[in-house]
Amino acid sequence: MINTSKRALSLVLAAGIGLTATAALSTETLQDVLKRRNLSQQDLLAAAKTYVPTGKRDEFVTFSSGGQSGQVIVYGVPSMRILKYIGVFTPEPWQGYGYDANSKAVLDQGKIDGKTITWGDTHHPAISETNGEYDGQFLFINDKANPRLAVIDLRDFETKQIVVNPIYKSEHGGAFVTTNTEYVIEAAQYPAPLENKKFYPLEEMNEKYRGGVTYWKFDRKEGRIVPKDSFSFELPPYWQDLSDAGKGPSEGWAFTNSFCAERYVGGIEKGRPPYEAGCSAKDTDYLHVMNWKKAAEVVKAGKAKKINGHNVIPIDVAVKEGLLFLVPEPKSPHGVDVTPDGKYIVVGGKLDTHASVYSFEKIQAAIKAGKFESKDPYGIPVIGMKDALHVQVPLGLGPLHTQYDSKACVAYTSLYVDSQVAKWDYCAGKVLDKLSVHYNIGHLMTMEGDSTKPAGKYLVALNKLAIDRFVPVGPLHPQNHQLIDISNDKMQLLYDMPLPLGEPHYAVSIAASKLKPGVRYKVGTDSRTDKPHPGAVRAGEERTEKKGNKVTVWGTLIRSHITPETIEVDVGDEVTIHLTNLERAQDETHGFTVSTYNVHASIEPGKTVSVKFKADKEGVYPYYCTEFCSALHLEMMGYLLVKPKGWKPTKVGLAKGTYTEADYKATVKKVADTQAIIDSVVAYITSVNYKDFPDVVAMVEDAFDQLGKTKGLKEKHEAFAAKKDWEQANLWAEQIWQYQVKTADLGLRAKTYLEQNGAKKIK
Ligand code: CUK
Ligand code: CUA
Repeated sequence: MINTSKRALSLVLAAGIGLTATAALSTETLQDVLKRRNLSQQDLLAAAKTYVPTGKRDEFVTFSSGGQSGQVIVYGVPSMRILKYIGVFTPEPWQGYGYDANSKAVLDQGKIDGKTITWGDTHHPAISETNGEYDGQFLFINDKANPRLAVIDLRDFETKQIVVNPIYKSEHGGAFVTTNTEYVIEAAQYPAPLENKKFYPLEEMNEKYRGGVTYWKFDRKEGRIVPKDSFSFELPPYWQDLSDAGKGPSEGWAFTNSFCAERYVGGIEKGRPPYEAGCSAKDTDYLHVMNWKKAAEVVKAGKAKKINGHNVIPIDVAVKEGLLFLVPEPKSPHGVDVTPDGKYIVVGGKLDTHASVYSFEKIQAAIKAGKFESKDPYGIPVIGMKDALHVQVPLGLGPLHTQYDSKACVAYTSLYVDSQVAKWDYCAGKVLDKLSVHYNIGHLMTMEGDSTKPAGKYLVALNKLAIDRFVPVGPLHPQNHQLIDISNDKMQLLYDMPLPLGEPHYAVSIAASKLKPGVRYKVGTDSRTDKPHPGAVRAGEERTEKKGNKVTVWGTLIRSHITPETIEVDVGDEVTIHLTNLERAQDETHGFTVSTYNVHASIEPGKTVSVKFKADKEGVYPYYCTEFCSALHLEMMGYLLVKPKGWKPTKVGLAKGTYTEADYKATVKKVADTQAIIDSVVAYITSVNYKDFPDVVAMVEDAFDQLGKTKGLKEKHEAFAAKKDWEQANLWAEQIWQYQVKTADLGLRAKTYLEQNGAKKIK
């Protein structure tokens, strides 16, 4: 114990003196390194474009779907350094997601028919927009397997809400937002009856199976989707795929492509050709053109019907009200992407070699003139392809998704079969450049490439296969995100990043400067509801109560102890432990777990979290802090004692340690020496304009908080010393030193920060 303390102090002192690493000066030249590592000039150029020096930050932040992991992966561009995994549809232990009661409540919103689903197949993240530009406030992502959509607040990068689509059985085409995030768009993929749990045989596909597109109403102030104000279009069973909202001249409209407009039903087992043949037999499918603004009014006017309690606009109503039109699109298309100016809609043909560029103006002219080439079997007017097309551009094999550049008219389209990115001009209709990627690219993504103001600079190719790109790790390969420089006429491949968490179909990138996440919560916040947590307490208010078989603990965490340090319950008790992190300093997170009870919480500064479990096994269970938070982190623990029925104490008093007067005096001297260090740090901090640095202010507040806890302890240890109780005298003096060490630690951190960030002397 004494040794550990000494080491802790010397660490603190070393930081104060400002010891710097004095690495031996390298005599190697750049040329030497290129030779030794077998790198070319081209490699060096690529490295210079991606390398983010230590201590520097990335220009863009990417939110990638985590694929089958059901999570979101956050990484920086151009460094491609992974910054975070956000728990969304799947429990994530580090963040306590699914292991504490508050986050479980979010995951529980995703139950379907009362069933807990602990995974998701995430495909498309979308950042909230204001006037068509990314605003960095919210992120949405879908679950294709179980038709759900999640809301993540970018103030803390936490999942706040999961909504289950009430009428679909799968959901591929989400999430896409309208220009002011009025709605989050989500399209069904595999047709099914819209009524819950209704059975119809496949023979009734055309009559009873339906597709659809849902418009989830988003309340930006609350940061939540409002299901009762949301609505869906009932659509033919055309396998609606991806969507994109109009912008500028096309604002108020949205576009959803589809495939398998054949409405084919496969049946290998019955000798019928499989879906892949029957769903791609015809040359065209349908682009769905929808007026969502008008649709919202139609719903308000009560013209929607309710299916499973959800507003659904029947096909005939949509036709009658002029909300829904179709345009043929070639052939088994996949992507649909509105240009930044909102004038064109680009569709990738998947089995066609063209990108088809539709003109919104032409589509509107056809609608106004009532010029339709036909009606589909459900009575929806079909606009002739020729009447809607601006241009078709031959790009290559398997065009899928399109993204935009900051340069006018420049687009990038993924060519799945060719394993290439095509750079092309959608105004003039010509190819500008092509670059091979590795291998079989699905989506691609430019910086802010979905917005009205793409930032250009970089493009990420989200490849479906990695094959031979990385050191082999068994038959299941990592996914490969390839970073490409698009700032010049010719594209340059810069970097391969393996992603080992699932298949990320899509990603979105935003300028890092637009993100302003907090570093701490208002003390006592339930981060999942953004409201005060009813279990929050301040220092000194900690308590444990037992009512019947329910034990409730209101506890706190601060370096380096958990209050309380003992929790006694009877076997069979229902235990709820509320924990508030009283820290304010940045990154002072504490974790909490109880041995073998499968609970875990991550409690960031200010947060309050509850864990709940049934103490169904008698015995002794240590609980402890799981984040290395301070030099005395390992001591941040306590015991849960689960007493058997009818247990009676057999021994009174805890075992005594052996301490002498000399120990006590040594500790008192240590306290005095440490106080001198603290005084010098305080003198420095208060001599500069520290109040201009909010992070430092928080650290200083925390530091004084820690020091404030020493109040009364001097009298206490002196009283014990007077009684010659050297153990209690020594340990209470030692406790003063504990608070001093934390004060000094924070103070020195503040001092370093001030020195590095140009604090100025004040008079
Ligand atoms: S999808 Cu996978 S490559 Cu789900 Cu947008 Cu196109
Ligand atoms: Cu708190 Cu470790």
